[in-house]
Amino acid sequence: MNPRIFVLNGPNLNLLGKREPHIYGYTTMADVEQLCREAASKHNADIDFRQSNYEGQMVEWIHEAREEAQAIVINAGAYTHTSVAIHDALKSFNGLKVELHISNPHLREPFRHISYVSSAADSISAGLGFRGYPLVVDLVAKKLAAAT
Ligand code: CA2
Repeated sequence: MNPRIFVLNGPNLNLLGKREPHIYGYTTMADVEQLCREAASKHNADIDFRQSNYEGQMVEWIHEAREEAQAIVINAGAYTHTSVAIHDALKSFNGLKVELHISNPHLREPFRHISYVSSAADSISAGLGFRGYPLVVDLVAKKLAAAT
């Protein structure tokens, strides 16, 4: 069976490509999903790409990943800076975990400089724009392929 990567996206990321293009660009979440699928398929990995505006839903998906996935790529959106629940859920996942941000939060408001995700993640990607997603998926899928 192919390795499976959960790509989880948090609040307001459904607006990607539709609002604030000066920060987030014009690419939509559907475009990003397609790029992730293409990157994963090169290494025979499967992608489960999801977005929610609800913290509890994200926690549930991380729990689901414990049974269903070998890696999580997570852009927790604003919950990055607030959610102990997402931190704790990620700690319970034993596979590979990558925190991802489209922008570089450290170049933005001080409240974005704290991340509850970083200390539960193996790696962090930030400030690469939407292209960070396929780059990270490529690396993660390659790593999973090498491990099988
Ligand atoms: O840079 C990132 O990827 C963020 O995780 C995006 C979050 C923000 O709260 C984090 O600090 C950094 C916000 C996502 C909101 O996305 C929007 C996209 C288009 C229009 C409005 C919001």
